[in-house]
Amino acid sequence: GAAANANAALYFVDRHIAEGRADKPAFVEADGAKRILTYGQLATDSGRFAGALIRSAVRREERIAMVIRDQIEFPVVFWGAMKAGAIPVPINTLLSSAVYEQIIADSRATVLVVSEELWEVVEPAIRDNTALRAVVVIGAAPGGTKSFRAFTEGAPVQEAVTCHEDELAFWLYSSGSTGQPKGVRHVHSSLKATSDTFGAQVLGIREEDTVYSVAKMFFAYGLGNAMSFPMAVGATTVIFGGRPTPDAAFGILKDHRPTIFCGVPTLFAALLAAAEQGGTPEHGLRLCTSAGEALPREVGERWSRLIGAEIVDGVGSTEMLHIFLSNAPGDIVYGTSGRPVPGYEVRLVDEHDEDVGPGEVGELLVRGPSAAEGYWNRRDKSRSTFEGHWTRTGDKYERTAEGRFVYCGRTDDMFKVSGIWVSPFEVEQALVDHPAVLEAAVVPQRDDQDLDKPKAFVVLKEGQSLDPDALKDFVKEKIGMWKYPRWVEVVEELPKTATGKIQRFKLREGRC
Ligand code: 3SK
Repeated sequence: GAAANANAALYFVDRHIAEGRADKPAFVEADGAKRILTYGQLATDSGRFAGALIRSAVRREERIAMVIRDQIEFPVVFWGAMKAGAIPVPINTLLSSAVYEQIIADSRATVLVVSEELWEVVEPAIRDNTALRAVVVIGAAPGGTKSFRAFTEGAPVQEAVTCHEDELAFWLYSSGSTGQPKGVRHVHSSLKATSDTFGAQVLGIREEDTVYSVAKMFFAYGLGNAMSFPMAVGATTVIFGGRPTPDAAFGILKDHRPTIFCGVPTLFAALLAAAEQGGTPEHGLRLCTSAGEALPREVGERWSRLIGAEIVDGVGSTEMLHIFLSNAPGDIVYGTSGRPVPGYEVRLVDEHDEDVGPGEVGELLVRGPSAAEGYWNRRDKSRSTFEGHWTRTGDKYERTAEGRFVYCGRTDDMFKVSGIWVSPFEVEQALVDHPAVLEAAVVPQRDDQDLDKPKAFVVLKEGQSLDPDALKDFVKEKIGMWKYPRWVEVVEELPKTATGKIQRFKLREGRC
């Protein structure tokens, strides 16, 4: 018989109409026009966007670049493009014109959809682009562009075209902590694979949940948190297009009462500092998640005590689409990344690809159902990252005797002191245990004998001062003589990627 239609939009969007959720809010905006998008409206609006693409002669597999803030048009465009068999490419909304130019050209997108607030930075990026046939602005449309309303007005509502489960569905650009952005190509079955595994079996997300993710939807972590996990079960997502300051985040917890809050370590640290000064926020949380970088143990413990909801800390990647190694509710050991998510296998290997044992540091490899198909136009990089069924993560880990994984750093960030590996992350954890320290980053620096020793960059909590020697002694006592930072520099902020990962390479090179 005919193959079933594996277009992901059928499962995540249209299924809810058949299951009686047409009037249920799928997305609620917490800022801007504060609009609500029901599952029924999303099914129609995404179908109409698909119809508008086809009316504009967009063909299957053409890329639709999305520079869209978290607002209700984001899911409409994302699912609409997939319904048309085109490939949505959500792009980070915090980039410079030069990087937009690079990414939009690299994707060879034929349609660009952009939020009006981002037009000023995107416009210079497309001046010389000859692949784009339509530029659609959500809001007021400047000359040479079409407004979202005009683009979609009167278009027929298109059904989801038939797709194979292995067919390309969407791309995400991975910035990495260094290097050039790479287009990571994902297939239709991957979103369901992550919601069936991490979403269902670790988070245990259910229809009654309301989710708020500070990680935006252009980021793989945010896409799962705010889109595929809640949409897999017919739950509701609160979306916020602005910067998640402590005031904004606490306001959302109070006013919208999300039950699941998805954050990143830097934000949890900032929220804790704010709550310890200004009081615990009102909330209805049952669970929090953290990813992006490893959560310092002390931040997790303080948060649990103060808020009364655990943080499920895990690690994922754009290449694997979401989290594959994680703590689990009720079985959390802060300071570790937990165990493999059901459905995923991991290995730790040395530089000869031999498995290493408990207590030894190795590179983490992962195998699971949501691995990307490869990078766009980067054959060498694809081959060295996706090795058969295994994906190399570039992260160094250690496995405890109990089978939990402890993060040691990026392969590129590790260094040796007196012949022994030092994990910058372990030293950073010890530094943030100090009551005056908000955040820390550790890199190697040559001493006067030309040997590597740890150097710490620290951001202090508001109103705090620091005696560097006392901080060195504090770390020495906690983690051992050779690992303590020989130099401590207080800085206003640490260099980070748009998704919150510390860019230690910039500190190493003295670029900040
Ligand atoms: O950085 C992570 O831990 C992560 C988690 C989920 C999805 C994507 C990423 C990069």
